[in-house]
Amino acid sequence: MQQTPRAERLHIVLYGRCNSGKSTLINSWTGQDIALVSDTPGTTTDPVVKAIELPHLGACVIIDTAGYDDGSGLGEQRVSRSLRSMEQAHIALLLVAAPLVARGEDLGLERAWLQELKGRKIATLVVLSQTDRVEQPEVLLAELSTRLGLSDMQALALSAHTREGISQLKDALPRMLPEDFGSQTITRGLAERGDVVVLVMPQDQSAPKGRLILPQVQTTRELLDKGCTIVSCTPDTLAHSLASLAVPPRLIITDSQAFPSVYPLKPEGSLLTSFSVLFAAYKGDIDLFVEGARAIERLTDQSRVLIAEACTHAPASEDIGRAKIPALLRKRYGQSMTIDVVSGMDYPEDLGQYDLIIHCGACMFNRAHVLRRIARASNQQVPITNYGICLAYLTGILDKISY
Ligand SMILES: Nc1nc2c(ncn2[C@@H]2O[C@H](COP(=O)(O)OP(=O)(O)OP(=O)(O)O)[C@@H](O)[C@H]2O)c(=O)[nH]1
Ligand SMILES: [Mg+2]
Repeated sequence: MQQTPRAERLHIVLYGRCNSGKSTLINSWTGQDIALVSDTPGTTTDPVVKAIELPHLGACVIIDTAGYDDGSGLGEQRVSRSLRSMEQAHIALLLVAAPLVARGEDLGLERAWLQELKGRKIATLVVLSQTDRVEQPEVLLAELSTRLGLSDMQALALSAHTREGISQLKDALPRMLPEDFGSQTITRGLAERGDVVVLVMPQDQSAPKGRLILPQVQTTRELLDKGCTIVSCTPDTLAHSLASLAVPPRLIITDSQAFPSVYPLKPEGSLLTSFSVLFAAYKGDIDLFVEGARAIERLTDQSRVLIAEACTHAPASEDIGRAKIPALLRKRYGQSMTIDVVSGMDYPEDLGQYDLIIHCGACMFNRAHVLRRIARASNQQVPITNYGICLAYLTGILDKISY
């Protein structure tokens, strides 16, 4: 893996009307030709997503969106895609072209989008753009701040053409980083320096060819950083691996599908957990997921369950979300229960019809994104859990593992 995984990157999203200068600003600020620019409104259609390394911010993803006043035939779809890109945002820049403020135009759209951002607790900076096109931009900035009810820290003025104000933007962004950004660890207190950790990673037909999957790679990297000794094996070689160790490992981390075969082999003094359980805590809210798994008990043959996958990959035959979990649920509650599957960014606004949501491990999503999905479920009083916790519950080992 050459690059920082996308889910670990700081996500910065730009919003504004068509022609407010979003794409031009990205190019001017990063010094790269990332986004297409033209004076035709509606140049940017689908969100443009670019992974980039920036001084003082590190590994970022910058997302350029379609103008939120896009009135073209496809405008509505574009706007809804722009809105959906908020789910993954850590920081937002909302551009308002200076000539628009100078003309005294209504700022209702800006207020509405600021409200959307505030609702998702996204740190937002309002940018008065294209200041080279107006007289006295500082007066307009003060006027804009008053009209939108912003403090000094929440707005700045710049011109992407003359680059005046770009350095203030670069200074402002690091101050907007969410407090807990990047502070989360995968294995937390379960493994410390000097511990031996066994990783059980099945390489069956559902595993990608010639590589390990992201949670396995990230966990390995973190354990190496911590100074742990790592023993890697597949479920069928676990007994041999354990026998070859002088002392029992401190921790065994297994793929959740291999739980049933790994648990009987666990030495008494070792802790056992799974990659998906670790990532449930790393990416989401483990206590809520455990509570959600216990809601399985309250399901009936009339229940409606939503399975949400982050990836849009073609389902493999042994697919855990589309085959394994539904089969286990149906075996327990009968064939008539309804199980809907959504993938990628398709996560319904209205979750009220569901009795339970089971989310994948979300290795492709950032933590902010998963937490927003959890919040949406909680706000609608729908229990939510994830694949690993759900499987651990259904196979009766949730109480036997560490998290
Ligand atoms: N004078 C001046 N023109 C600018 C500036 N920034 C952008 N423009 C011009 O404004 C027009 C629109 O710029 P874009 O960057 O494509 O705007 P956008 O917000 O991405 O527009 P959409 O993709 O249509 O939503 C282009 O002709 C740019 O050259 C600026 O700082 N000063
Ligand atoms: Mg654009």
